[in-house]
Amino acid sequence: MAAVNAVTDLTREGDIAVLTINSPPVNALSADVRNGLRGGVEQAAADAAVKAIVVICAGRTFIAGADISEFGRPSKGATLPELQAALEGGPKPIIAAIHGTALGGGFEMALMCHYRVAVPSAKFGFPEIKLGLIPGAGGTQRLPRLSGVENALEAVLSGNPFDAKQALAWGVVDALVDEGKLREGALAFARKVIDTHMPLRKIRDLNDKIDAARGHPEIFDKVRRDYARKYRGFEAWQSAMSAVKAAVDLPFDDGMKLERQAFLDLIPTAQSRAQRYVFFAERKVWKIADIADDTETLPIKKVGIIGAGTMGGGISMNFLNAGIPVTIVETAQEALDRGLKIIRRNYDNTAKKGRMTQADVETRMALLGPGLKLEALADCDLIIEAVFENMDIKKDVFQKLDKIAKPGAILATNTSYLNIDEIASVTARPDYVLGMHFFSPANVMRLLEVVRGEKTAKPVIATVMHLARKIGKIGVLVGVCHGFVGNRMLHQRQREAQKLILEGAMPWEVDRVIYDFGLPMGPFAMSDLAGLDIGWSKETSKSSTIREILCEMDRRGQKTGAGFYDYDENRNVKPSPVVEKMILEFAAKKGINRRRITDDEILERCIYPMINEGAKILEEGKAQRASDIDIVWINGYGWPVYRGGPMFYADLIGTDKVLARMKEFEGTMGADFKPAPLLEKVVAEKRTLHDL
Ligand code: 3H9
Repeated sequence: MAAVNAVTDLTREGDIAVLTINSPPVNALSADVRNGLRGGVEQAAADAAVKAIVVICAGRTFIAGADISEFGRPSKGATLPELQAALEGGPKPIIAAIHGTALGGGFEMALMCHYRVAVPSAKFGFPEIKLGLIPGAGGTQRLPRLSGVENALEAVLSGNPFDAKQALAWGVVDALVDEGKLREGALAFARKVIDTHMPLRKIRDLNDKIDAARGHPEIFDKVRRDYARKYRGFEAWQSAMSAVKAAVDLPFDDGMKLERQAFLDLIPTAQSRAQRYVFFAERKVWKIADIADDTETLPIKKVGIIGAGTMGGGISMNFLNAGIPVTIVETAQEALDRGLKIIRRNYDNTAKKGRMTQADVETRMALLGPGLKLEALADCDLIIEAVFENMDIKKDVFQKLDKIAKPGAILATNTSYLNIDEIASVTARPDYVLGMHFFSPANVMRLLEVVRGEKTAKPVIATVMHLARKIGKIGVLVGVCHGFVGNRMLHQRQREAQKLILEGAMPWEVDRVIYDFGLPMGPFAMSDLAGLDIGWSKETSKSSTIREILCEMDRRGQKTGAGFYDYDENRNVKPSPVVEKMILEFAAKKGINRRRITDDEILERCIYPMINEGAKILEEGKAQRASDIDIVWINGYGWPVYRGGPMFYADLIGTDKVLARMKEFEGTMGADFKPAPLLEKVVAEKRTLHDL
């Protein structure tokens, strides 16, 4: 075996050269890999004894894309035209042998080869759009020539992978070979190419599918309509459409140029930087500074849930989906029946939409056991309490649970705000107590705040983080404080939103600014959805806030058909003249001189205090890193991924700007805007929140 460079080897099997790429973990198309690829192929091409070349990858996958960490930095590797010239333009047939995931630049590199073989489990795709990019090495020009324009648009715009069967049907791969026998299969295919004198097939020369789409602009209109909602606020998808359109409208080389330029233009955009940052941030959350990756975890074979309400039911579904049996406990038969019925209805609806079979529904329901007493949880390895948000009730439950749960069972609370150490203190196993804060709807939202108590044992944390991954959540480790990371920051925004509507804005104005910024809804639409009467009681209500007055007026949110907004029977939303009048009267009574408030001020008032709170959270060690806070906001509250999260946003616009505005606001509006010492420090030291 001859090394071409540190990550590529060239061997010979008779007259077939085998170029093996070995660059763990995912063989990303780094400068080294590009150089090795180009050098290896050129060496093989120059060897008179070689008649065909197989390119294959070692490890778990074929090339999974360009090396994302190299973007935006000067590169010393072979350029795209050089790679293309060596592969597609080379004199000898090249066969790509594919296993794992051929994604992005990896898939594009395979499309530069003359033939492709794959194992049935291989996956193909262009995930660039998820990084705020488009394929930049010919993907938008070559794939439509094989799959047709509509299929290529779907692949490029959705970013979702497709499987080997699909790839075969489209001619993206020329043959499937037995699982585990990729090398042999690829060699056999190469033999056939040599023996039957198969030509150097270049995808660039295939035009049938392109010709078929010419003169059909409606294909693009349809896709534009389909994706406009999904990509509200995103930029790259328009470029992706234009690039695929160029495959139809322009000669191949011109299409390549257009694609390349669009790709290069997207690299430095704030959106793509944010999305690439999020890619790595999502992977960092699992790393815990003082808990080694290989910490032994406890087996979780059965989970108990206390409370069959919306939260308890949604939480249960996560485990049922992962094949883990659940016992769900309620105090009254009626509530239990209602909870079970809702779980079944949710599954039935999913089945009706074709996203699950009826058999899948039954398998899941069969894993669910109901109970009316905590004793039913005695054999559970993990018990999650999702009862009413009240410290006394929770303490009572935990005290009883501690006696019932088997030794070594983990006791978790789904509290959103309460002090977990206080809850843990009533048990004899505070080291086995922690928070598992799911977000509503718990079977849908990806975020799980894993709340580490003062005494929570490391294997317990490792177990729950591991479990989070298993049930498809993104687990973020946070510390005990009021509202943990997400709700603690949310509180800042909600407070300012309430102040803004007294000072001069209307709820729909505040909501519009937040919506336009990219969140799925503003603070008032969110309150209407959640219900304004959470924590409100008729007996103690004193008309002292706008929310109280709304509740007194029986405008308690969407469920009553009215809240900050008016809703019709189809839940269509309209600003409410009644609310507008009430706000004006309330402000007048309070002696507030309303003023015109700009959109900029609304945004800054809602978001800067959140950033400031994030800095305090970091300072107190309640989150491990700034990027974890961003992941909380993206996955728990719908912060737009193209803005990278509040902390990324702060670094992007400049922490100095945030600090300066906070100081101004502090001067006019007081302590709510007092800058966090860490924010001051970061600015003084000219650092960012992310390099702390
Ligand atoms: C592109 O190709 C542009 C071209 O069109 C233009 C070319 C000129 N780069 O996800 P995992 C790391 S854009 C750098 O946990 P899995 C990852 O950070 C690219 N690093 O494993 C992690 O590191 P760590 C288009 C990468 O088995 C480790 O590898 N391609 C890259 O769950 C393991 O990753 C994509 O967007 C990369 N491209 O999933 C594909 N990929 O261990 C992105 C991974 O230090 N990758 N790493 O935390 C993926 O979707 C998944 O990683 C994959 C494996 C499905 C491959």
